[in-house]
Amino acid sequence: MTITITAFERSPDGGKGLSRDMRVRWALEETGQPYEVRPVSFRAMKEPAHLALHPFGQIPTYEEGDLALFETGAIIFHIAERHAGLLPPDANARARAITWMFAAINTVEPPILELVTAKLLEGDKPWRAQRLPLVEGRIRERLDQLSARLGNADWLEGAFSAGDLMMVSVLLRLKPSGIVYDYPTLAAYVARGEARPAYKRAFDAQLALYTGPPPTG
Ligand SMILES: N[C@@H](CCC(=O)N[C@@H](CS)C(=O)NCC(=O)O)C(=O)O
Repeated sequence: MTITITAFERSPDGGKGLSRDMRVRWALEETGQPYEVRPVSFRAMKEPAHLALHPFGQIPTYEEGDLALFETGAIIFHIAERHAGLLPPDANARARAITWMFAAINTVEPPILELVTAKLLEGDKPWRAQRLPLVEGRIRERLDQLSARLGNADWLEGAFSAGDLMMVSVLLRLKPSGIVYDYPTLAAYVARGEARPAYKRAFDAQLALYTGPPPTG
């Protein structure tokens, strides 16, 4: 059955790998699943046809036969459950890998998104100068804790898993601010993720969408 995901028709970052379809592409590449991409414009994302797939009018979505999913956590969990390569076979190890997926999107990503909001959407507000150090402090608290847990290990729970895929994806959002480079073990962890052949294939495919010929129709 063909898998179709949606992505920005024109990406705000021009294909630097930060749009969330990148996580889904990466998971599909890790598990060897072919997929198609349907680019969606900002206007079309808020129209009924797309809202039927994604109630919040965002990307990415995931379609496979009768199944339509939204939310990267749910999509990657679905891919990881159905195809080998992203979750370990042992039940407890599997549960721990899933825990890291939730930790990435529920505990580590929220302060990182706050920083994006504070810089991009509230950059002209009078409270910017006071707010930024508070937000950065909350990020650094999480990074201190995460780097303490990772220690010198390559991955969070033994072999690379969907938990690492999600955590690396979340940490990549800190590259523009440079904060992640203050944590050498986390910077090396992110670099290990980026060095995976599946990541590179996903990255190149996403970039090609924004550097290739303009969409027709
Ligand atoms: N929690 C959602 C977030 C989805 C999301 O924020 N998508 C962004 C692109 S990375 C988007 O569509 N932004 C445009 C908008 O919200 O209008 C997920 O993980 O899938």
